[in-house]
Amino acid sequence: MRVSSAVSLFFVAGAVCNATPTSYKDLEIEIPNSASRDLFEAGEQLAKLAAFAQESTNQILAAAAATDGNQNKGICNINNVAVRKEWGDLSHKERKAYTDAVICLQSKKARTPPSLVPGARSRFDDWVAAHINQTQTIHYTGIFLAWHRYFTWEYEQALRNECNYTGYQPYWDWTKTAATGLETSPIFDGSEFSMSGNGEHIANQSAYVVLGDSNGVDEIIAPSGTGGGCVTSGPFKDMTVNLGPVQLLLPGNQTIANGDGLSYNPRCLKRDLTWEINRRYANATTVVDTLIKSDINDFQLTLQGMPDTGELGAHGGGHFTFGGDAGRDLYISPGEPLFFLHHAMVDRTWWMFQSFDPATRTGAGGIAGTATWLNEPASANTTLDTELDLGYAAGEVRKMSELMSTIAGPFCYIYL
Ligand SMILES: [Cu+2]
Repeated sequence: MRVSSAVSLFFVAGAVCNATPTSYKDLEIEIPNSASRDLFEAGEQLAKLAAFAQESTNQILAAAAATDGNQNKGICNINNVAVRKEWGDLSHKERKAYTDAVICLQSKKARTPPSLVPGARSRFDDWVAAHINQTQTIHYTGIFLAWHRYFTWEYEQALRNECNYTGYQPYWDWTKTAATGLETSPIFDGSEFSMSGNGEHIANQSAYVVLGDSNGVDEIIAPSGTGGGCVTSGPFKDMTVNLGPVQLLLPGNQTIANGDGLSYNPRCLKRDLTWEINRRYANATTVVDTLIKSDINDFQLTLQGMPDTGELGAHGGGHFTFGGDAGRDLYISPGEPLFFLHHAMVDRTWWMFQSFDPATRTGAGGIAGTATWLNEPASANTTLDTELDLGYAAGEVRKMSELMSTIAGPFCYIYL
């Protein structure tokens, strides 16, 4: 599939308008000094940054096709690259094909041994189980971005290889719903072509504390949303959440757990759509502000919420926008199918950030952090040789070096 290039609007200078690939160096990007506080203007800043990411990646892929000479050899190039799109840009048929494939995955048998995770019943649960088992080492560590990139990609592969899905992983552009609202958006409108709608309305839900971590990070108070109960519409209205909870945050500062969360505990999927959180933490301004950070450490901390700043970051903001169960439990969060649309957007944001300086940011200079949550207790730095695995979900053990670029190693995809 070829990537469209509506990009020449932004990049004059003749570098991108012709069919002949020019070198990446001919493209210049102006990184804004600051994100506009005006959401419309910030949206325009973001559109330019996204257009740059597309065009610069296209050029690398076009050059790969030109030097390869044989497009069937399997090298990632402009002719074979997968294009991940925003949910609202998919046709009704494509949306239905995606949710059908997710429901298919939920109907297939788990591969995780019952001795390890007795409650894992479906192939979908394999992803939840892998995330529970590694939660402490894949957030606020050096592998956060790469692990979730690999995790989302293997999920996409499972949908394609095990459930006959022929599309790619869609993403949820938080900045769109921050502007339009949630309940009428194509993702959340509850129609058969959505990802299902809100949970049943529960009146007078109080605010809740988004817990800091055990290392003493300041707490953030989050408002509750307009749902709170079981999802009643759309493709996932009959879905069962099997695992957890492990650390489910509830209104009124309660946290509930079902032991270690690994036993069988079937219950409905709940949501609590909270536009206030979307607008506050995952809007065009916060995303541009994240993208213009000068190094990976700043970038990933801003995205995840810099501890003690009162910020959730767009990553946290996205999770708490849909809320509910599994959504409001860090450990079992992939038990909510929206997780993968959300993490595709996290990955898209990283891909954009990498595209501004690919040589540095897809190499060793694009890694920051250690093996432990906020480096507590202190541990070894993550490097290109650090190994990642996804447990029984899928995939082989991979090194960081294989997971840094979306168009190298096992990956061959871009975002539109
Ligand atoms: Cu995670």
